[in-house]
Amino acid sequence: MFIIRSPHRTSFCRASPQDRDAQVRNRQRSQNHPLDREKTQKNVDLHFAVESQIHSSSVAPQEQSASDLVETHTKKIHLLMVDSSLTDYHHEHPVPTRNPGEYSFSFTPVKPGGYRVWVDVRPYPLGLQEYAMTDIPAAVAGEPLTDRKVNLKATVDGLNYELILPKKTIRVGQPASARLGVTSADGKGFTQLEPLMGAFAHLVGFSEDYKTIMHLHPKGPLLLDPAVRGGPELEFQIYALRPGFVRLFAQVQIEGHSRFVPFGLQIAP
Ligand SMILES: [Cu+2]
Repeated sequence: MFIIRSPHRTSFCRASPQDRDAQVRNRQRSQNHPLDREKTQKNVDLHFAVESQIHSSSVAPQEQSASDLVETHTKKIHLLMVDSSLTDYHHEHPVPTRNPGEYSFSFTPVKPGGYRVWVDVRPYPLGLQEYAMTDIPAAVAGEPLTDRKVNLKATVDGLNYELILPKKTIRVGQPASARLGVTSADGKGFTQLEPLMGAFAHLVGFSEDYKTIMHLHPKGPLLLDPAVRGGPELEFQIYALRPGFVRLFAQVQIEGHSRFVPFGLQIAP
């Protein structure tokens, strides 16, 4: 078990020193690292607790129960995880365990080494989105990020995906409009995207600094009818907080299964 302490901040935040202590303590208590080479490609079960503190000048800091989390895109907690080469992305939804405030999830790492986890939550009372960052440690080193190619096209499970950028240059702090186009092998527009967590796509980007993350959704209302279908193009806005390379994954659902589509972007200063 590791602890994710989530300070009340709207900006992207790093794990606090307390988190490090908690991780080290927990790591020493267990005989094994949660991830090791033998376990790559195998399912790993992990437990963690979400604690949140309200920082306010008028009220003393108080612990906030994870049951006080606001749902975002039909789930209370989203875990966005990627290995150090920014290749193997996972989007998991932990489930509560019998211990209040404690959650568990499992995933199957494909890459060696640790995984970095961004916990995407919206605590009451403000309901502002915030990220807490932590690591799932491993006994072996991860792979470095070597592939920094700009790549706006990808083929996954027989469908072609394209990021269409009307303005070729995306600049830090300037919203840039973009479209995700989906076509089948014969070039026809694909119109059978299924709603997944209330949207036809979830776009999650990891910066090369391995700290900064973006989570974007296509324009439009929250999709609550499971029978609606989307495509062949989805419109969204890219808003980048850092210059440099970003691996952007589009997550879509087709025939009941998630597909993860990797792109490479360069953000200009
Ligand atoms: Cu999303």
